[in-house]
Amino acid sequence: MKKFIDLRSDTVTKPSEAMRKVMLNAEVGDDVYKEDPTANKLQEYAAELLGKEAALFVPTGLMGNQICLNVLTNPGDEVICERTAHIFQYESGTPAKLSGIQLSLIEGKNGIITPSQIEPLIRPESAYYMPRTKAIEIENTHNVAGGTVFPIEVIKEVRQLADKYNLFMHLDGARLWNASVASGVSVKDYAGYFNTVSVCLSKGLGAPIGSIIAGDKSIIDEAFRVRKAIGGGMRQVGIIAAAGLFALQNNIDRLKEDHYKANLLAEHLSKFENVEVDMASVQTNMLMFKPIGMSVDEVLNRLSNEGILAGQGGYGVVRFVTHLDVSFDEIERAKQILTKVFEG
Ligand code: TLP
Repeated sequence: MKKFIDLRSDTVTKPSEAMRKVMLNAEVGDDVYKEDPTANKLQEYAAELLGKEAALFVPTGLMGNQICLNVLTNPGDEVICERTAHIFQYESGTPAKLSGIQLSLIEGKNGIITPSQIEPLIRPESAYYMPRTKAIEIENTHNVAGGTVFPIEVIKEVRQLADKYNLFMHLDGARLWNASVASGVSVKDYAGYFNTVSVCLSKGLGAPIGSIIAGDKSIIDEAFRVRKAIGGGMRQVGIIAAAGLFALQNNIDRLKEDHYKANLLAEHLSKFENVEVDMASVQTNMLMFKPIGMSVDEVLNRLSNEGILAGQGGYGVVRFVTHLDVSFDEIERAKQILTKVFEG
């Protein structure tokens, strides 16, 4: 079978031998009784890492985000977020389906939304005929913007605004590890500004399954109930929690290598006249580019014929994501393929 260079997402990684070994040997118990020692250990480790009172293991990033939104809101409430936020674009309308809430959208720049954009959207408490604004959601790194880092100084200002209006803040930190490695700001420092945080173990960190949500104990106690209610209460979950723990202990630092690789590809692409790459947005392990004179489908087909699998970013945009299963040799080969496709 042809070996593709798979740049569709950092979700495509497969567990390494070392990771499989800890999974095989994981101590397990029934997690619905809170008796899985490995899941408990992972949750304690993650809570400590994120500087929160408690944490909860959940199967997916989507479930993590949506449980948090559910806990923070009541039906009819509104949550403010960026227009291309994952919770809006790619979570199957779950804010409406699960929580009966609506999202209020802001056009961000590089995924960043600012207090001056947010404040006018906050509904006055006296306006009983309007939905109630309950929370602000931020995505870091921001997927559709190209894996961009949300600056900590802006997060701090948004928190001040949230406090002024008594609003919660939720962080979709599916790739918070990448933001932290790129900016040098600790995940704890980022998480400190939010009531709830969702982080993924199954993206850049290379675990096969799993996300973590974290917050105050009272919030996580409630999240535990919601997780069960939507079918997320798993049993001998230590088998996969072990992979998550391994990922947190071994695979954070190496993300800088993924960032370097994305940058190599971006620099190469920026040389072609029929490709538009905004180098300023290439900050972590993602790279978005617009082909000129070729449709995205055409580019994806040609790349796949030559051995590269890529994805679609926003409209008219091709997305590459680097990860721990793409070697330096493959990056070199990818560059040659790109030259053939865009110059040949
Ligand atoms: N993102 C996936 C796709 O859904 C687009 C990807 O390949 O990038 N938040 C953010 C910011 C995400 O990028 C993702 C996954 C999620 C949440 C959801 O995580 P999962 O897939 O575990 O539910």
